Amino acid sequence: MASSAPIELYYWPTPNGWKVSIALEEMGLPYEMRPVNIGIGEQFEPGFLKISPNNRMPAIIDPDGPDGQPVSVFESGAILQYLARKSGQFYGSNERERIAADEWLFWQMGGLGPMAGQAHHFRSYARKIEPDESKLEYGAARYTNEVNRLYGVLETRLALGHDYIAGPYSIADMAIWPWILPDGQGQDLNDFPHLKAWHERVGQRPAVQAGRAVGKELRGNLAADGKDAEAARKLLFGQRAR
Ligand SMILES: N[C@@H](CCC(=O)N[C@@H](CS)C(=O)NCC(=O)O)C(=O)O
Repeated sequence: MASSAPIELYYWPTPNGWKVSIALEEMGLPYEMRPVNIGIGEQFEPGFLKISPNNRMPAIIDPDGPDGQPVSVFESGAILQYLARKSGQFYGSNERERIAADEWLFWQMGGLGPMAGQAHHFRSYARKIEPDESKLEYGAARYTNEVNRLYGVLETRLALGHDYIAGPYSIADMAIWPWILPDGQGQDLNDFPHLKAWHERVGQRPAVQAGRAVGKELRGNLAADGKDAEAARKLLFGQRAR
């Protein structure tokens, strides 16, 4: 199952990065972390754009890809599916379970991730850019409400008696878990008891803890005062076509 040459993980410690570090830990695939410091613009370097044309991390290079040839993959959902296929793990054991894993994986990629990202932006980082609070209120309320709705969808799903989102523990859990950050998203997990229990259950897994800890010493705070955080905000927010 495991290739001899380690997978190169292009990474920064954020929720999208954690999805892949958690998956690699869970699957027992050897990997080497290559930091992409998005706060100083390493995501725009030509070498990185070759493997990740959307200038975002995470991305991977697997030296032992299909037919034994190297392959690069960008987009965390595509990476999770690739690693699950490669390792034969955490993608259900039949087509029905794979369909469920895909449904919830895409739900995270198209819904929870982007909406929660906007909630973080309007509730926290934007305050450092737009001093007029009244201009932030609509966006903050819109995305906080949408995250609340999405937490409710997870609550309903888990209340059906599932221990994990798609049935058996899968890449769908690995995609969703890193994005349940209630403090930054204006939510209270006590309002969602099944989601809270699932969050604790997944968070107790040693591989989840190991994946979540990868590169933790690198993580900065985009809402912080100071020159570095200000420069990072300038670089990250308000990007247009290059
Ligand atoms: N849909 C992408 C999103 C990745 C993403 O947004 N990555 C952020 C950090 S969490 C990034 O690299 N940002 C760099 C930038 O905005 O320039 C995925 O899931 O892989």
